[in-house]
Formats: sequence, structure tokens, C-alpha cells
Amino acid sequence: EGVIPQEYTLIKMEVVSPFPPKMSALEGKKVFLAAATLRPETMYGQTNAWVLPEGKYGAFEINDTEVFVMTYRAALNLAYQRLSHIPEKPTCLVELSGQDLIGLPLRSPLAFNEIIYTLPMLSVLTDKGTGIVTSVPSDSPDDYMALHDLKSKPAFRAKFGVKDEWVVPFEIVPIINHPDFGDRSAERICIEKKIKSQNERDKLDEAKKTIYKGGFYEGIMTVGEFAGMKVQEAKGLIRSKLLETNQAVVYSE
Ligand code: A2H
Repeated sequence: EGVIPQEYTLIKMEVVSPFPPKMSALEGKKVFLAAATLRPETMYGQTNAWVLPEGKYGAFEINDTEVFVMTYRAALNLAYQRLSHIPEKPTCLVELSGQDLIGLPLRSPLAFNEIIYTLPMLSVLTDKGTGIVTSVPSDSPDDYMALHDLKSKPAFRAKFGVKDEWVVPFEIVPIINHPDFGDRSAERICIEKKIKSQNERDKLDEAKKTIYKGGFYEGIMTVGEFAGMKVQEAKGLIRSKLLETNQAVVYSE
């Protein structure tokens, strides 16, 4: 845990009903996977959500009607930030593993894909954010490589019970033009650095460093309400909009 608090935007990715048997007790409530992001302006390009298959998650009561799926640790932090049915005390309605969440269909704010699916990524940390990550393979090398692994390795899909139709139809959605790396900057940098899988941690960290500065300070939005605007300027506007429309909440840790 760092000394400087990190402020995330929690994106409310709505689980589409009917819910699977393990979640049937939640039927009638609004259930969201709560994904922590530092890049709310990239939400147009979402293709899926990521969970850690062996991670421990819970469905926590936020208020009378809303339930967030996340780690207990995140639920406790949120409870101290006044987002819990009972103040300062998380109420877990159902315990779930990451594997239980794989395949859940979601409707996520701003995403051009109407329905996206919950998929496994092995680098998801359960001691950071909520343990739920939204995937934007156009602009995140981690997301790009994890989706690439699932697309190109049927055995990897089979290992986690991932159906072809949750992965195969989902292509990169270009959303930001990067001055040096174009509008699929994550793919471009992964190819240039010859990254072979999501397990190449050091190379992926280098790839991130290489594209992020230019993408943020000189990148231009190519889609959405703020198309043509610099990423740096659009970011706050998009974040405010998501918060005002109750499609996201603030979370710090
Ligand atoms: B970002 P920082 Cl397009 N485990 O969102 C692993 N990764 C996690 C996580 C967890 N528990 N919680 C959040 N993250 C990811 C979008 C994005 C992100 C783009 C580009 C870069 C980027 C779409 N994924 O992050 O360690 C989330 O991915 C680059 C830093 O707290 C979150 O923002 O700095 C970011 O890592 C937070 O990482």
C-alpha cells in the first residue's frame, strides 16, 4: 500500500439477468461488477471485464437496490467512503470466486459493444483496486495481450470454461489517436517489443511506459462526445459525466 492515496473511478458494469444459479439470491437487484480504472476516457473501447479465476470476491450490498461485486478489501474501503448499506460495515450477500464470474454478460457505460463478457486474466491483483478490471485492448498492453492469449489459444479458453462467443467476436475498438503509435497503440507496441503472452511482465511494464506519456499528453479522442479533443482535456469531462449520471463512483485507497 502506497502512502499517497490513489483515486480511481469505479465503473458500474451491470450484470445482465437472468443470473446464474450461484447468484440467484440477487435476482431483482441491480448487480454491478465494480471495475477500478485510472482511464475513464477509454471506456468507449471496452471489450470485456477481467477477474482473477482463483480470486475471492463477494456481492456486497451498497444500498436498498444496488449490489457491487468486488473483493472484501475494496468493500471495506468503500464502506468507509459511505458506500455500504450499513455504514463502515460491508454486507456480503453471496461469496463468489473469480471462476464463478467468468462468462457473466455485462452492460458497461459508454462501451460501443452493447454486451461484453467477464473473462480470466492472470495478472489481476486482488490487493489493488476492486480486483475487477475493465478491458480496453486498444490502449492497454495488459488488456491487449490477455485478450490475444484467449483468442489465439483454444486450450487456454478451455481451461477456464471460456466459450468462443465471449471472445472471438470482440475486436479492438480504436478510440484514441496516439502521436507515435496510432489508434491501436497497445497492439502496435506489443508487436514492436515482440511480446508473446500476458506472462511477460517486464516487457509489458516497459510497453506501458513507452505509450502512456504520449497517449495522455498528446493523444486525441477519435470517438464519442469529445472526439477531436485532447485526451488530457477530455478525461475530466468524461469522468464528471460518468459520476453525474451515476454510472460510476469515486474510490480511493
Ligand atoms: B486501467 P495502478 Cl486503457 N490488478 O484502466 C491489475 N490491474 C488493475 C487492477 C488490479 N486489481 N485494478 C486496476 N487495474 C488496471 C484502463 C486502462 C488502464 C488503460 C490504460 C492503462 C491503464 C483499462 N484497463 O492503467 O497500478 C486498470 O487499468 C495503466 C496504469 O493503480 C487501471 O487503469 O496505477 C490501472 O491498472 C491502475 O493501475
